[in-house]
Amino acid sequence: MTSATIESIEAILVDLPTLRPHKLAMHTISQQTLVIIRLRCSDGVEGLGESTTVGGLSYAYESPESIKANIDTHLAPALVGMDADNVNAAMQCLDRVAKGNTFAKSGLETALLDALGKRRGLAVSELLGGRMRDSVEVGWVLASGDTAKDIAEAENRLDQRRHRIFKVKIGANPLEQDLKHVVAIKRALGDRASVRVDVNQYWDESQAIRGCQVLGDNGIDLIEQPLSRINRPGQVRLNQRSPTPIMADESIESVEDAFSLAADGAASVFALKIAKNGGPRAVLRTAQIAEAAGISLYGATMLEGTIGTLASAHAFLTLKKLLWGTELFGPLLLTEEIVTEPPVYRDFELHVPNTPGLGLSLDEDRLARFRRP
Ligand code: MUC
Ligand code: MG
Repeated sequence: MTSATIESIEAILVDLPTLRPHKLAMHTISQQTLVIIRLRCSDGVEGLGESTTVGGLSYAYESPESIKANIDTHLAPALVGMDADNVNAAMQCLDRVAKGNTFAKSGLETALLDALGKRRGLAVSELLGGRMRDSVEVGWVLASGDTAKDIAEAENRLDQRRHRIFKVKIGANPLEQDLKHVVAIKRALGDRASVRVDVNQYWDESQAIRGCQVLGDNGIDLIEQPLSRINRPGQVRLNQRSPTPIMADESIESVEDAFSLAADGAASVFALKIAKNGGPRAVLRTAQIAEAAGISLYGATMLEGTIGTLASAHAFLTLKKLLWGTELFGPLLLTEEIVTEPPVYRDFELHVPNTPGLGLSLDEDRLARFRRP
């Protein structure tokens, strides 16, 4: 029974300022571009989604501009006229129309789920099978590039009971300089915090062997994507010899990547990102592969605003175990908001209301102010 059809889909580029420059190995973010999806249905319900990436084209194969162009030209026309309630049929149609393009697909799947949830009076987490928790722990990423500033930032977040998990972005500097930076942060924070690193693929195997040993010896809890996603044999060897668990991030660009990483034994933790799997339902397929393979989970981000962050959170609420917590801090890095219900961060966690859909609506004035002309 069809209760509504998809009438139109709009992809909107929104440029928002960040609290401070956010330095990743390959790119410094000083403003973040969100790709916001508005999916309008024949019954007047509007679903919201987000297809955001980081660093233009420097992180992934999709840029904000290509995501918008591909939605406008290929994906939206394929969906218009379809049953708005049948998320399976819509997503299978998109998989026929487009190879890859998981960022674009993730925003569209989110918008379909949001519309369905609003229509049925169910939260997205309920549509995904039901929640195991109402909140998730949220870590912060230290990426000012300066040791003293990073320590002061972490101390401030600890005092506010905002974060007690810190991921340090490294990889751009000489190895010994990066190691000194991380070890100094861990020494300052001690047992009050979990300190982890993200190398964003910048080490070769010789650097990774030394880097993982030193970080392990100095109390670092987790090492994210030290090697190139292409170097699968290296990842397998490093996963066997590193004293600290290795987490796959860039190595997972699809559910199928997750399967082959698990089969090869290339990581012991998976970073879950809705954008890199093709949506909140797709990311749960990767989580199920990990669960079956005994790989533990971390709820990761592409530095989305509130819509993408809440979409991720709704998926992560349904997981049996989320051993490594999450980094759903995107809205806290942005200094402006475009929805009328800012997310609730309290006592180290993001609290997710059990309201229909994502529980969000756009602030039209703020959207008009920040959308790209
Ligand atoms: C990444 O590699 O994890 C997510 C958080 C952050 O600071 O950068 C992104 C991308
Ligand atoms: Mg990463």
